[in-house]
Amino acid sequence: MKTAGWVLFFSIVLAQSGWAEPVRLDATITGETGPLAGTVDLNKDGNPDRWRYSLRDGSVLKIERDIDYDGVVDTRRWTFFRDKSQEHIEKIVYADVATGKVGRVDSYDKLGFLARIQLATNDDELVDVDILCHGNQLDSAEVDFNGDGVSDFNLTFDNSNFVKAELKTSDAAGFDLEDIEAVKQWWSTHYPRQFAAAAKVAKRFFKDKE
Ligand SMILES: [Ca+2]
Ligand SMILES: [Ca+2]
Ligand SMILES: [Ca+2]
Repeated sequence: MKTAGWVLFFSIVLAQSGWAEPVRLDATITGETGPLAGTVDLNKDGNPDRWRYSLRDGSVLKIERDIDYDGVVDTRRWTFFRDKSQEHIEKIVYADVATGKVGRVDSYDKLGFLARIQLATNDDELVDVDILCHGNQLDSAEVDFNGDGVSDFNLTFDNSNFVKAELKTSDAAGFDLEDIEAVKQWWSTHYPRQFAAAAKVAKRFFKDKE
């Protein structure tokens, strides 16, 4: 292959991978209010624990949950629908109740399957973990350690089975990048908060494997 061919090849590869610059999660919805559409008392103690608000003429639902039944909201999320019939989810946006910051966006494909999970684990609403999936199978995760929008750590899966990791930083390896336990050990030691957030959302992909 001639030089021009290689340049073109690498240009295409670069265009398809990673982020060109830090991706900011869309937090515009967090300031919106709408009418209370319903409450649920899950533990039957007479006090509601789940509140549903209708936003944007019903195309968005805000859901608040009091998980531990102490009267204080613990989780807050917004479900965006593709249409007002609320049949097809487009995305779900999650905010940290304590900070008010958006920390996660789940995107769905047109058939209604989860296709992508983007996490901002540093309370800055900038994506640092970008997970791609199809059906309920994990395909890949791109991880940005230093917030520059360029991935430093890539994990590849084949139908949720771990294949390999690629570490692109200088604080490189010294461990087997094809050994999932070694990879988890390294990530959790160096970036514990980010690892914990990613492991929590990735659990769903490994349910039937444990
Ligand atoms: Ca209750
Ligand atoms: Ca609570
Ligand atoms: Ca980076």
